[in-house]
Amino acid sequence: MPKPRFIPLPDYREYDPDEMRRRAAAFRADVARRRTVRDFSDRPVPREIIEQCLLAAGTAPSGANMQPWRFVVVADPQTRKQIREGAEKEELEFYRDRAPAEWLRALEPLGTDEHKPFLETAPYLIAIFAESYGIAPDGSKIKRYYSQESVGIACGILITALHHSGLVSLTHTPSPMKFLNKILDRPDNERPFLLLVVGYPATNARVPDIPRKRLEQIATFF
Ligand code: IYR
Repeated sequence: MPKPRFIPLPDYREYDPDEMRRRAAAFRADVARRRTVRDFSDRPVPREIIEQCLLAAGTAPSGANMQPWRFVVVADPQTRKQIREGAEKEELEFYRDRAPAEWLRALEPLGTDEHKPFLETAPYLIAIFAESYGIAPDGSKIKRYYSQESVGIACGILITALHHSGLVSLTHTPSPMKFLNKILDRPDNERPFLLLVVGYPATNARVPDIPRKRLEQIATFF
């Protein structure tokens, strides 16, 4: 076993409590402006912005630092068309046959249906995959730990980074998503986790009028 190597905590910044209050409130106000958007513009977005946001996502904590995420960025129109076709096929079955009535009722305020034009309108789709295991150079399997949790945290940072950059996103989860492995040529050890739609909002973009829970509804202090 190699001896673990430690370094002094780099770049930590402490703020005085007033500055902490100001920063916490300012951050909260800024992330509260984030809305999930389904009306996208086709305006192009510079690739460097996406790259920076992915590098931000890649700073997420992960089980045993395995960093079990894979981000597949799709700008190619032909591939986006294939993804739209795959997603709409699953979604049609979902809305028509598979979804229980209670689920459809829960989705009513969002106004969603099986039509997913944004998959071709938005300039980028980011398909996020979670590795269920890694593969060593000799082909043997390497265990991953808390893969789903780790990738979930990375996606949270990605969504926040995109918002911070001035873009909007949609967390889209066509179910099942296995068709993404085929279209995007990903191996079996990578499970599709989320399809993030990214770009500028359409000029007339509208979002559902839905509330967020209050602090007492989401937190308990002992
Ligand atoms: N995947 C479907 C249905 C859907 C499910 C949930 I949970 C949502 O929050 C929104 C939609 C779709 O994308 O339409």
